[in-house]
Amino acid sequence: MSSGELRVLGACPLDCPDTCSWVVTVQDGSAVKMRGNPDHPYTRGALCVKVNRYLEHTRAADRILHPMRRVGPKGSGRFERISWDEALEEISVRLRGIVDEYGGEAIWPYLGTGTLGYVQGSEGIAGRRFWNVLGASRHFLNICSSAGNSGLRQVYGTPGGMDPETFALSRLILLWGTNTLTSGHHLWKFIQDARAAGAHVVAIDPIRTRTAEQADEHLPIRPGTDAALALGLMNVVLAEGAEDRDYLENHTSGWENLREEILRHPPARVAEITGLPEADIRALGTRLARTRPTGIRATMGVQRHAGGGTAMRTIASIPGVTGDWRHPGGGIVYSTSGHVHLNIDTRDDLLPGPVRTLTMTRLADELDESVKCLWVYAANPMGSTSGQNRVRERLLREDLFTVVMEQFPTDTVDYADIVLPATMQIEHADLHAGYGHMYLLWNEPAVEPPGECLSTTETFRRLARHMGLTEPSLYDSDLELAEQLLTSGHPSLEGITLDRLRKEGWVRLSVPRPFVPFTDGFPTPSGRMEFGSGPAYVPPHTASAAPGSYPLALITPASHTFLNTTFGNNPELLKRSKGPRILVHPEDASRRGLSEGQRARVFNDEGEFEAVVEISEKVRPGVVASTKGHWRKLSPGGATANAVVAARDADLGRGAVYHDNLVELAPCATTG
Ligand SMILES: Nc1nc2c(c(=O)[nH]1)N[C@H]1C(S)=C(S)[C@@H](COP(=O)(O)OP(=O)(O)OC[C@H]3O[C@@H](n4cnc5c(=O)[nH]c(N)nc54)[C@H](O)[C@@H]3O)O[C@H]1N2
Ligand SMILES: Nc1nc2c(c(=O)[nH]1)N[C@H]1C(S)=C(S)[C@@H](COP(=O)(O)OP(=O)(O)OC[C@H]3O[C@@H](n4cnc5c(=O)[nH]c(N)nc54)[C@H](O)[C@@H]3O)O[C@H]1N2
Ligand code: SF4
Ligand SMILES: [Mo]
Repeated sequence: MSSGELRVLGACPLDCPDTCSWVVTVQDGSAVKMRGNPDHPYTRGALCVKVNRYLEHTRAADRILHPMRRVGPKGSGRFERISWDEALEEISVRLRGIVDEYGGEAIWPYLGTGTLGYVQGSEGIAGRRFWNVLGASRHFLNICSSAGNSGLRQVYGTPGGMDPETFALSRLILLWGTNTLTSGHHLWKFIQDARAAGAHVVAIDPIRTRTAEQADEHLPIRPGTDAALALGLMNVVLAEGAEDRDYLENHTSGWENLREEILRHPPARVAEITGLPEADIRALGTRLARTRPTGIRATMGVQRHAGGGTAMRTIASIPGVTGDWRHPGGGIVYSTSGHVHLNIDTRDDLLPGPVRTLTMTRLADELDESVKCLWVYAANPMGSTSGQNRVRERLLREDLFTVVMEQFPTDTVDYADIVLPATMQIEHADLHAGYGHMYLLWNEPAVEPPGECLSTTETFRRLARHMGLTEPSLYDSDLELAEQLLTSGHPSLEGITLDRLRKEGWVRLSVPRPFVPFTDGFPTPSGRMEFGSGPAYVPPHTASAAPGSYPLALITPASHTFLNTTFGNNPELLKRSKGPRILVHPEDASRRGLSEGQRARVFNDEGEFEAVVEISEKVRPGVVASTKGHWRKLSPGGATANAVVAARDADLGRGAVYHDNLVELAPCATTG
């Protein structure tokens, strides 16, 4: 290390289960290198194809560096530079006016997943104290995982499950509706360790993803039918007499109902529902019956469907039937966030009274006349939210005051009245926890913010001061906020202090290794695993295709080169993405006269977008796929996949249905 060179420990803020630990090398006040931290036991030194470009991204030419005010019509993206004082003054006057005339509930603080930080981002609900003082509407961040979370809570009382590191001990691994090598690749090392010891790895996914290609076996299931498959596999387990009767009797409740549901789903029937060969269902069921421990990694892909909550609930029943929770390496994990017990003190006592809740994925419906201010931060609803065309119509409303705090001129920024420049992760402090591992991480700022960028916390502190708000907790510093987070008194935080986090960069939660959850019972009302009542399989929307309706089931999963819409403007990553594409099975392509490389319209009653046709047997007939994350203004046709995604709710938790929409395809008139 040369003199004047500093190494600063930080953490990746993006909405990815891996929350990597990173090291930033700083020379003369500027960040010259970012590397994965080799000392971190889970992420072990590697970042990913996206974040390897993070430093370059912080210095991108299109970075927003100053507050701006709209000068053109809404949607035009034309702005003039203004000072922070002017911005704060205009915002203060508008917010005061709205609160006085319509009440605080006319404000919708629309916080997204741009950073998962507990201080600056969605996990700690940054800004919530400020909104509470104004009496703003609540924002329900249901966009990502809420159906699955609800399903898991019903069974386990928590969305938390296995420590992903224990997959190294699994002997059968089911990768269920999860594209590990794209959406959280660090798990792969543990899977490889298991394989070296003889484990069999199965990918259950309608698409032959890069993960499915690397697995030992791939079951190309019909979308949204996973609960039926889970029932079919358990049917084989029962036929083999391999259910763990002792576990069922002593640690679960609701077995009679589940057992009936299982018996109603023999492999032949499940083959019809899922489109999988009966022999494959029987073979995997037999393997499941005979292999302990079996570890299931199911993530968000599986629950972005009409029956997604129930699917997660039914899949999560499997380890109760097999008794896999007895063994390290057995069980299921969706997200480890249920094991994180920080003290998130949003000071809801500051609210002047009860307030309504508005739902993130329902922006297209709920951004009505009753909302006078939409405050968007760490979110890009024009790109990421369902019902894109209707969202756009709503954002055009002249009487709506829209403020967007952003790093980049996103599709949403184009509709703002005021834009506030936001810091990036190397420029602010934050506390993080992985949702795919068992560590807390500290992100120390490495450099000064460029231009006039401010962090989320500092923006709200300045705005509170400008508005003359007197509530002292609105002025807590970032370090004070971080200290408060660590004061829950939960045993998993024992010995974890801010000093230690700042020194070491990351600390494992204070749990045993290997960590096996639920050994002292389940955090449910009964203390048992609760299979629940009612149907264990809810069909997808796409199964309801009536004659004459749109025939193809569209899936819109994670892109390898973007993180949601973040990096969608990075020239190199955009190039590598090859632009919006649509995977089409050869039979479906030929029926529509589509050829490889041709541009197609993907459409339904919601809207349409354009994508280049990629003909491939990687998708089942009847299924097409196009990845999320592209920017509208950088896409041919000026729309993206969410133009055809409906703002509908899943069965539980008001979850989103990004993979459960019917579309049709046609060649573009002008082909490019
Ligand atoms: N590179 C990259 N990484 C990311 C993200 C990103 O945008 N890019 N996004 C991050 C975020 S916000 C999240 S929430 C996670 C999401 O990551 P994942 O949980 O992996 O979610 P998806 O990519 O939506 O879907 C995963 C897989 O599920 C499959 N799938 C779709 N429908 C079904 C179904 O009905 N049944 C089954 N069995 N499989 C189905 C899809 O084909 C896809 O391959 O990843 C995070 N990581
Ligand atoms: N079609 C389809 N759509 C999807 C999905 C899908 O599978 N298919 N997945 C959904 C999922 S899982 C998710 S989580 C959502 C994500 O949807 P959003 O929460 O809207 O996330 P992003 O699109 O990544 O936009 C985040 C924005 O926050 C900004 N940002 C990052 N850090 C900060 C910060 O510190 N401060 C401020 N002010 N801004 C910051 C970034 O520049 C970026 O523009 O998308 C959903 N959309
Ligand atoms: S996006 Fe995920 S894999 Fe990439 S650096 Fe961030 S946490 Fe690590
Ligand atoms: Mo997400």
